[in-house]
Amino acid sequence: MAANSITSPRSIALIGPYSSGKTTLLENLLFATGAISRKGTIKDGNTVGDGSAEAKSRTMSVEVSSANCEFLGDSFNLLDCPGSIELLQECLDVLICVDAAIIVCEPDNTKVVAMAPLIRFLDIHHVPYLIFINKMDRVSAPLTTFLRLLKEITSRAIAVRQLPLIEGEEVVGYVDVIHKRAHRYVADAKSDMADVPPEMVGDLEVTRTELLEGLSDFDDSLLERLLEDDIPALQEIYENWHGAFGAAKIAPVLIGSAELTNGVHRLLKSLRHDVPHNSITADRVGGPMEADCVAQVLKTYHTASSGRMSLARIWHGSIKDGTILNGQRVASVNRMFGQTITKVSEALAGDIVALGRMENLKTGDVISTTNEPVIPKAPAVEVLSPIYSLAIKAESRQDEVKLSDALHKLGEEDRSLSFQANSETHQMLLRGQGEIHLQIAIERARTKYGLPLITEKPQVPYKETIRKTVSRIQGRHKKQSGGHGQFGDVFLDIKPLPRGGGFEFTDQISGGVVPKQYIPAVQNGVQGYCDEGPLGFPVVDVSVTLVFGSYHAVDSSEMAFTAAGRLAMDAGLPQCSPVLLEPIYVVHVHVPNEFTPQVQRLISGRRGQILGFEPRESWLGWDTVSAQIPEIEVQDLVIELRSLTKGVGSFDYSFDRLQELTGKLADDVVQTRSAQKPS
Ligand SMILES: Nc1nc2c(ncn2[C@@H]2O[C@H](COP(=O)(O)OP(=O)(O)OP(=O)(O)O)[C@@H](O)[C@H]2O)c(=O)[nH]1
Ligand SMILES: [Mg+2]
Repeated sequence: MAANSITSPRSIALIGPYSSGKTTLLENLLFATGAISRKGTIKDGNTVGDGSAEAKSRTMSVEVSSANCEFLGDSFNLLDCPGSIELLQECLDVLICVDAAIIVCEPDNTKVVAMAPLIRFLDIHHVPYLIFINKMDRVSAPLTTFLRLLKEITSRAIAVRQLPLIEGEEVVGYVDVIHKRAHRYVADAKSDMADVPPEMVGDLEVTRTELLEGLSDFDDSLLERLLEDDIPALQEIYENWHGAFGAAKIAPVLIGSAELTNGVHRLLKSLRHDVPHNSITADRVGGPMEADCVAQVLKTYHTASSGRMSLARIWHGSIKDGTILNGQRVASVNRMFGQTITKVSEALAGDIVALGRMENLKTGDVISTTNEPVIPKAPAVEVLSPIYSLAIKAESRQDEVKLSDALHKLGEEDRSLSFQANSETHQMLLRGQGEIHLQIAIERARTKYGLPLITEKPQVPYKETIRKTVSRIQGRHKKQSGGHGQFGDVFLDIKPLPRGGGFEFTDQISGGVVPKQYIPAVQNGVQGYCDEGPLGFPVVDVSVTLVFGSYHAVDSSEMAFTAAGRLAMDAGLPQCSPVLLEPIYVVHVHVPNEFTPQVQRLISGRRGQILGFEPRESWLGWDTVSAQIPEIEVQDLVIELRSLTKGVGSFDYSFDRLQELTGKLADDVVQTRSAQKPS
């Protein structure tokens, strides 16, 4: 392990679709550079990247993990990000703080679309990235279609740097498109150079011309020379390549097999030559920076051994123990290598280090020695809105107190997790990006914070209202039980209000038949009744008028009139044709347009009313389908939407209105509700 780097490292995120081989690639990059002496595997659960208990148990990455290595005197921080679309926030928070990203993907045409959200984010923030087509151990099909699909989702020029060298069905090496040489892979070592097989020469020339044309898009003089058939020298091509990569103009494509360490040396060389240094990245992000030190938090961990750790990118200056950032003293500066935390004396601009026990720092915070907002245009990542929820409670009642602390920590570690106490259904909701996301959080609560949780389906906050009017419904409360009696007597008119009308209470008492001081008590009784109407749900959109009544000089009281008001409602509401109301949401579903028809069917199948669809704003090839959908159908919409759209479909939603629900569905809701009531 490289604990103290000689120079300030460059930082690179490994991102890409789920299970494409990012963690395996990290392991092999670390092994190839000597940062580790034994290669772990996903199967054996002993990789640096997937060291946490939750990652091991799921054999998938569940949060970002970092490691560092040195290659030919240059040092790198590598950040292995989870690929699951449900853990996207983790990637986005990392991506604004790195010098470049490696998109690791499989040579599978059906999975190209899964890269679209990441590529778009990188394009918007001008983060340089290269594409590493992994799992190129065997060839099943040429990459032509794959590359065409890739071109459709990026705004950068795709620059294919390597072509596979194939023998039988095995990929045994590659041909370098720039310097036109073949390389044969050697297990865990540098590749051997060889001649380009004659049958590949044609392909190579075509790819090389495309590559040069791609580069010339950003360099007029290169374009002029190409038009005159004046092929530039290698050195010149490299310079153009380097410039275009750093300026986020090209997306180089490399190939390999992480598991076999094939292509890993070539990848390291690319990182070494092309990834921009801190001065360039800091400028892109918003320099110049005035304070002695400026940094940005990209991840918060609560570790068992060292407590709270804020993983931060240093944009400017340096950090050591005792540095005061945003008014807080840095207790320790650490390097995280998977699960291992090692203290370092100082870290310089460009580095990513974990700052110990900075209690008030949150992921995304820009911090500095001046306490001022030092990067006026610092990239901020929006926190993804929750699209899936589960109701939770502590398994043991004694753990209720632990609950809020554990939830707070879970939310700090993962910004896209949130919690909400629903005042209508009295459930505590755990909210996030999907089933897997929430399951990971629940597992983390149990294993890391010792808090077993029970989960339930969130309840829909149904309401009820009435469709008919009744007049002069009497509620008479009379009790004689020795001493003072109780007497209250009211007559109510009850009528429906238009949707959204809420609750109205008026009195038309004349001649003091209900004395003035008891009228608020009647209202209390009426309103109290409305908490739970004849169907079992809160009553809304009703107007109640107190029209008549009587009292007793000695036995009447506020309590008696409250009871009378409630009795009148109890007698009247069932006669008013009560009806269930269900919440309806306006939902905007975003999908690549090839999925638009399926999504429309999905919405209709969920009792949705389609309002229309149009191209998604500034997303080439995507549509936004707008619809009104009942809340109960929105609750697990994401699960079906993802399976229909290869994982990339997303949506946002907002409450629109309450709408009558009748028939079998309504009967079921009412029955379930009455079964839940204590008898
Ligand atoms: N054939 C082949 N399999 C590979 C290669 N690289 C990784 N795999 C396998 O692909 C699976 C996923 O590998 P991971 O390294 O966990 O992939 P990942 O991208 O980190 O996955 P997530 O972080 O969960 O998104 C594992 O079974 C690996 O053994 C490769 O180069 N060739
Ligand atoms: Mg992984």
